[in-house]
Amino acid sequence: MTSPEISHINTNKVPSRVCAIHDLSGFGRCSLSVIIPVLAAMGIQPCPVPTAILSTHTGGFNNFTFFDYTPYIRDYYSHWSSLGVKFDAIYSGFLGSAEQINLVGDIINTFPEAKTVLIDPVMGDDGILYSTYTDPLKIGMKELVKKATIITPNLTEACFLLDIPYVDSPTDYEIRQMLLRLSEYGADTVITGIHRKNSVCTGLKEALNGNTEIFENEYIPKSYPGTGDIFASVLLGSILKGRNLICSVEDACDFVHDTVEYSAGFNYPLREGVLLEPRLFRLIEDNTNNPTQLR
Ligand code: PXL
Repeated sequence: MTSPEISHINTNKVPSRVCAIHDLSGFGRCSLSVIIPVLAAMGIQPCPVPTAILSTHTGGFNNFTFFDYTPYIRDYYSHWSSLGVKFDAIYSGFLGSAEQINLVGDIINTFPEAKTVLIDPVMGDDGILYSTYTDPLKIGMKELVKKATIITPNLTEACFLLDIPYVDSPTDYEIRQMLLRLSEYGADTVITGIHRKNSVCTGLKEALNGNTEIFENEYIPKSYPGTGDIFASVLLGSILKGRNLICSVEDACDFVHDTVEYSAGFNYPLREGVLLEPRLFRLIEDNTNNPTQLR
């Protein structure tokens, strides 16, 4: 018996798939609560691996609950491996314990088809590391970033990775020096969230051609949690859509600027994060064959 001809198969590529290793903070718009909708809006399948489950993020809330997911993670991704699941990218962020450094390393080894490994060394802000960051976690992060193809530290994290004191309002020269030294960890490097007098800027060093670039955006004097997670997610989404690194950084800068500008027009507590939901439409493509173009 011959099998019936399947005429409805779509020859377009199925969506790229990302293994997203981050915490789930239920309230406050950061980590998986923003990463999942951003990637999905860009037509990419996010497969979350929760590192910890918190009632809120740690920036500006007291008495939050924290459930460490470490003991369950190995079985969780081993099941995916037994199913033969493959990923286009592995993307890690906030880690809940030092053992998770090794677990992320094992996930990278278990899914070698993932050509892009984005490690966002989420550790702190405004010159201060988060209270949950123990010494073993800090030491481990310096090892983990060596396994990345892209790292996206903010200025606080960049200074920590370089063992230098926090540099407030760095000059272009200082940013380029940091990018060059960070790239010795082996990855393309993007430093985000660099506040200067009237601007916020982002630095990029491409490992392949050695060029450094600095992107300037208008500074909006309101600081929301979760913008680093949104930045890294749009960056990754654009890369997976086939945009080059410079365009992908521009997409991420534009989208974060847009959401902050929009949110700044509303009066609500900053700790609730940017008003992402009404701006997600800007990430949605209207033509599935073309690379992402922000609307
Ligand atoms: O957005 C970074 C982040 C992620 N996860 C948790 C956080 C923060 C920043 O405060 O607290 C739990």
